[in-house]
Amino acid sequence: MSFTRRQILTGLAGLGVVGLAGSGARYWLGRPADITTHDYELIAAPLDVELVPGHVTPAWAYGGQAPGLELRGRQGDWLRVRFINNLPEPTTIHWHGIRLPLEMDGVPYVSQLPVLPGELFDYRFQLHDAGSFWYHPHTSSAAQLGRGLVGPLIVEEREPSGFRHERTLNLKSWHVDKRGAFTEFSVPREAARGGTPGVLSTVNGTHAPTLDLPAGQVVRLRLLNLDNTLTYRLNLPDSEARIYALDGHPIAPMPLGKEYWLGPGMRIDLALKVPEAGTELSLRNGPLRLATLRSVAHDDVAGDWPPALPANPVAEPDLQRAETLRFNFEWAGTLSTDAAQGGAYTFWQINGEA
Ligand SMILES: [Cu+2]
Repeated sequence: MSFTRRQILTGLAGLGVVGLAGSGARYWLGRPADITTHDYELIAAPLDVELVPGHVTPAWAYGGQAPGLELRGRQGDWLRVRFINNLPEPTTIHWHGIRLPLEMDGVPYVSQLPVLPGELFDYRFQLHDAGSFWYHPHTSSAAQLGRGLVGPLIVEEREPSGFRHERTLNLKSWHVDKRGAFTEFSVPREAARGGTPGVLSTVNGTHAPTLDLPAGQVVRLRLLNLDNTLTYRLNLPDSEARIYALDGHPIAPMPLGKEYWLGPGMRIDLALKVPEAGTELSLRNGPLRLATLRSVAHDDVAGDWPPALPANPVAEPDLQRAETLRFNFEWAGTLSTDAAQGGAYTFWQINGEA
């Protein structure tokens, strides 16, 4: 797809007139000299992938891979992502779980207009919190996430954390049939209950891969649930593993235990003491194997458990002055639709309203 810079700039200037003003400067075209930035040019585009051996799945990808390119920055620095939409439909990027100004958060028609095919949008924000986060569209979410538009955003601690080895494990289950063709991303009668889960589990885009880890070392495993419906019952039998952070925020380290229920969008940072070389561990969802973790010989002296990760600078809430707001989350009880909303489903309601 080709487009000229002038056309884009004209398009952006047009947005200002539409009346989204009030949230400050939205587009950065110059480069401030006095701040550290992590610059990415991130392109969303169709990409054929081979999820089922011998078959092509027409996925959509960020940065030429699905799940998408891992974006990394360091706490306190700025993240600058020039996002280019080469998909056949409008989209935005939402940065899941991280603190940032609303105008950077990719909420269509609220914080920005959708980025049209051939357009770009500059996302730019300071990274206040270290941890494991992720990004995805907030337009036609079930379908766009389902096609592969999900990716990790990793923010490193300001000072070295004590982990010398780490690995990101992107969990995604795909809505594909036995020949790799997409099936329905959301079926109303399922969506009204627990959601429409995919059927082919993958870790970093591969079904049941074997991942090599350094024997004798403590490795930080960043496990990201990049699905929008599936809750994983994560377990790692016969392993020594401790939880160091949940949803991007450090906790006092505790044993992983028998299993951990990792809901849609959630993240868990584990420290795993990798056993002696030649051992295989099975990372599982309930009884199903997600990946094999294989320990391979490593020269370094054996590692020990690092200290707890430093807390993120989240303000203490003032509970004395808190207001109480009541929300009833409920299901209408039927597969109801609303003609006034173009026939949209209304079965999920908050205080009686879809
Ligand atoms: Cu999200």
